Amino acid sequence: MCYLFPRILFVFLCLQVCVLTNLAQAALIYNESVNGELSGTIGIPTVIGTLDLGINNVIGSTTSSPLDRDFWIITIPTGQRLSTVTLRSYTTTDAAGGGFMAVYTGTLTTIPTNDVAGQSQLLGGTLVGFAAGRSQGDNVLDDLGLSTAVPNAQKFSGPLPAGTYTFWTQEATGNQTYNYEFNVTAVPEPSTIALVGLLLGGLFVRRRRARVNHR
Ligand SMILES: [Ca+2]
Ligand SMILES: [Ca+2]
Repeated sequence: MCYLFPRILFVFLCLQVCVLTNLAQAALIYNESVNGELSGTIGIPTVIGTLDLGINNVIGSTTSSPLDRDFWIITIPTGQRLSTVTLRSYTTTDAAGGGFMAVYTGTLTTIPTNDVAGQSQLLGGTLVGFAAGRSQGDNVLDDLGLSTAVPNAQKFSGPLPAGTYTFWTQEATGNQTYNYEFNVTAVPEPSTIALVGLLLGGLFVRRRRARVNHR
């Protein structure tokens, strides 16, 4: 009987790994070259919709002349969260820096002015593509939340919870191309955490009993 418990635990953990592996393969992609130009109007962002569990790519480009900003709305469903936003690929013609990226909720009808009131309408914003931690291959969600470029934004840390968010990117003095990977993960169920805890606790008790009985 005491050998049965570790086997049940092993099978359970294998099933969890299988589920997570399958989820990681899910993908939703919005590519401007395939799906059309993302909206350049802050009041009418392109609605990409509800993201899949796993990696979701948004691929596009902006120009400073003529001015092309990109705005898009994504939804993270209940029970899931936006864990990371990785800048998978990036190019810019701006030798001095990178593009601007911001996230906000609700509706903005005009570009916020760069003052306290304007900045506070954003959850966060940052410059990407040229500094450590927010360049090609890096997660930029933490930088968005810390608001290094938008000090008076609302700020956040860690994953963004379920909800609807608008993203805004532009390059003020050049042209940029980008591929953002939005990684959506399931929020661990309390019941799952409790079950793993119970299994591990049971395993520990049984091992102790087995040791005592063998003395
Ligand atoms: Ca564009
Ligand atoms: Ca980062």
